[in-house]
This record gives sequence, structure tokens and C-alpha cells, in this order.
Amino acid sequence: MNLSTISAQVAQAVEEGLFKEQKTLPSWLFYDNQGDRIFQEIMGMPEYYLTGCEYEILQMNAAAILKRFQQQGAFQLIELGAGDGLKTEILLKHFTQQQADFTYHPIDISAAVLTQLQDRLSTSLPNLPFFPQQGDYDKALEKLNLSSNKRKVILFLGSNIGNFSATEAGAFLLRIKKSMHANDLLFVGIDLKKDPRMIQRAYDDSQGITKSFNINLLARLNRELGANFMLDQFSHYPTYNPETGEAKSYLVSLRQQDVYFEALQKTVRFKRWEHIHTEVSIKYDQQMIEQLAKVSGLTIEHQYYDCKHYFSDLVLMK
Ligand code: AVI
Repeated sequence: MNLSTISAQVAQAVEEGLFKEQKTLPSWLFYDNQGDRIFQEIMGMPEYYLTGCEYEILQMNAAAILKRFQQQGAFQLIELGAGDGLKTEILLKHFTQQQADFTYHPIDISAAVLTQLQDRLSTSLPNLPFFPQQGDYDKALEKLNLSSNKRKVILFLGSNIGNFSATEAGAFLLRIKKSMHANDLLFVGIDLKKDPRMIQRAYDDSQGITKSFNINLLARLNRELGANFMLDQFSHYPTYNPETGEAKSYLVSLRQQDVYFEALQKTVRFKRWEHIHTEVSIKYDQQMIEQLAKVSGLTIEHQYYDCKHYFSDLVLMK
């Protein structure tokens, strides 16, 4: 295997996660090209209610949201983890129709995702002032801070915050807060606690799409690190704990097996029924939301909800 093609970060994640008592892999590993495609499918599944709920919030409140964003006049709309930008496009369409004075700055780790977004928006919204930035959030925010003194409105949609543990989420928002000025806004999508069965189904769909999303993580390690995971020897096991609001996904080894990583020249041993924890998706209640705002030193200015109160978009200020 050609060592220069190996992603050092993927190798590091395996070194840190699979050679310990409780095996874990970080959920960012889901999102290679194949994983991005499967996630698009997940967002279109009937069981995955999150997308439709946030879509409804943005659609129903686009005018009120614009009013809030442009209170101080011109603004920079900065989106963290823009992805396919389909939901954001609802806002972008309304804002441009209203001739709002704003610029759009999607930030994403994936250059491919940003190119796709640019291709689509250049057709659907040719006059949109579009300034994509590839890279990690901290660096991109820093750059934007230096380049303009217009109000920043930072979007973090789609319950991405749920993929952080409570401690990580607080630390992440605190870092964002540090890059905010007094009048800047942070707009965050948060999935709410609801019927546990409904949450369980969203991560254990009948067509097995979420299963293939989880299993793709092992397929990625086969592709990128020359591992020899037998994909049918691991099962997708999602759980939801209504007490903590944590939906967790695991891959469970169906038998005792050894997996060799050519790129690392190392073998990982799995016991029968041993699990790898691959993802957490936290569902919040109001108390948890207020606690999150408190630990990150942000004030909740407003909360939007879909009609069923399954999802909430928060407007936060410093
Ligand atoms: C990206 N993120 C908000 C999704 C979620 O719901 O946690 C990822 C996902 N995992 C399984 N289904 C969707």
C-alpha cells in the first residue's frame, strides 16, 4: 500500500480508538464520499424526521429570521459544516428575493462538498455573493473576523451539535463565542427529546440505510488503511436512552475475529459481541438547552420550533 495516500488523521483515529479496552471510532469518519452520499439518503428517509422539521422551521420563519439577522444592517452569513446546503437555500432564496445586504460564507472540511454547493447555487441563485472556505471552523472564523466588521451570523444547522458530548458541545460553543463580537448571532439547530421509539427508528430505519452508513465506516478503513474487516461480521446496533437523551450507535462483532491493518502493520482483535462505539446524537430538553447556553456563556435570544416541537433552532448572543 502506498503510504503517501494514507490519511494520517484516519490512521490516528484508529490508533487512538481501536487499541483500547472500550473501542471507539469518531463519527467524522462516516463522511467520506460514500458516507456523504448515504447521509443524503438518510436525510430523505421518512423515519429521519429531523430534516423535515428544520426545513419547516426555516420555511415558516424565513421573514422573521431575516428581520432578526438584518437588525444591524448588512451581515455576513457564515455556515459551519455547510454540507449540501439544501436547508440553507430556503433562507438564501428568501434573503436574495428581499434584496437583503448580506454575503454567504459556507465553511466545510470537504472541498468536494463546497464545489458541489457552488455549482448548485450558481444556477439557482446566480447573484448570491458566495465566498466558500475550505478548512476547519476555528481558522475560517478567525479569517472572517479579520476581514470585515459587519455583523456575523453563524449558522450551525441540522443537529450537528448533537454529535458532540455535552462537555464537547459546551467547549465548542465557547470557542465560537470567543470569535463573536457583541452584536453577532449564532443560530443553532437542536433535536429535542420526544417519543423514544420515534428517535430509535430514526437511527434504525426499516430499509437499513443507517446500518449501511455505520458499516461504511469499516469499509472506509478497508479502503484507506488496507484493513480487512469482513463487513457482514459486524452488526449495526443503535440505542436511545431517554434519561440522558443520548442516541448512540455501535458496531458489534458477531464473532471473535482479527482485523489486520496493512497501513499500520497491526492487528486488532475483537471478542465475540465486542462493540465499537461510533456515534452519539444527543437529544435535548429545555433544561439541557439552558445549561448548554450557560456553560458556553451565551444568551438565548429566541427559539424557533416546528409545529410538533420535535426540533428547535436557537438564536444565541454573546
Ligand atoms: C449529522 N448528524 C446530525 C446526524 C445525526 O442525526 O446525528 C448523523 C446521523 N447518524 C445517523 N443518522 C444520521
